[in-house]
Amino acid sequence: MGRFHRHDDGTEHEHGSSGEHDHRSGQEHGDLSGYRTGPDRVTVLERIFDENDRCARSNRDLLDAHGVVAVNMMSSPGAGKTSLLQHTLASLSGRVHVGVIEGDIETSIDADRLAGYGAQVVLLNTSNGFGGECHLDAPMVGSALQRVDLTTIELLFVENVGNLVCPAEFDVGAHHRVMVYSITEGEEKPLKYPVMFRSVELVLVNKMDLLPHLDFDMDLFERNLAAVNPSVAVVKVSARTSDGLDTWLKWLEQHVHHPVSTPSAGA
Ligand SMILES: Nc1nc2c(ncn2[C@@H]2O[C@H](COP(=O)(O)OP(=O)(O)OP(=O)(O)O)[C@@H](O)[C@H]2O)c(=O)[nH]1
Ligand SMILES: [Mg+2]
Repeated sequence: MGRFHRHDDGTEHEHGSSGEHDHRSGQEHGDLSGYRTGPDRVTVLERIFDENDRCARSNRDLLDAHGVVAVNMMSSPGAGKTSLLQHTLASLSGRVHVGVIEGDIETSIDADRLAGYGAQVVLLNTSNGFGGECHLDAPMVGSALQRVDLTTIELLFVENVGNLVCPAEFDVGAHHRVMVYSITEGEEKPLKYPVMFRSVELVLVNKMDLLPHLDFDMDLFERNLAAVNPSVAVVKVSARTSDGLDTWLKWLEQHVHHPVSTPSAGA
């Protein structure tokens, strides 16, 4: 498997010998014995993660000082992060003061979609000064936090770059890690991308409206998920029909220090 790996957008990026960014799995950085530069490589990776972790702690301290709870939303491209955030912002509007750091490699398309719901939306393009990275890290989020007015919000969503691998490895300083998984992605993904599925407390299983049209085996998916992360919570949702979104809002209510009251039935 290639070491330095060129992404479709032309950026170069270092991948582990398994092809996955498993620097942290197993013995700290995974098995790097296939590299001739093994020890040097481990030292560089340790420095990168040490810097990231220091910065993540300082991001979290800053959020804590302002009483803001942050949720890092991760998924593969197109699983439905922005669609679910649109519903979430609409539901919370007028009741909870919300901010969003919208991470994308390029464009303001998703940030524009999240405008108009009363939330503070700050765009973070990784192509601007961060090498077009395929994930957010703590220094990037730290720079975006300088543009968020933390005195006026209680809850901050970080929409990570769509990618099932790298975002799992970088603590950005959020308090909670949530993954959006779409049933169009296949039942085996927890087994193929265990670092991501293991790193989250909640999986929002999205696009449930498509279930009748797919030969997706939900029991098999849930068994695969439990095999890599037995304690993870699962909420089945559809951003198309809004099914399950009340359960997601209840999860937020339970995990965010500030009460998030769900609208009463029929409201
Ligand atoms: N049928 C169906 N389509 C959905 C659902 N949720 C999202 N979509 C569609 O899936 C596509 C991608 O949704 P996004 O919300 O942009 O996904 P994303 O995870 O934010 O994508 P990136 O930011 O590019 O990684 C869009 O065409 C949505 O309309 C759903 O529950 N059901
Ligand atoms: Mg998006």
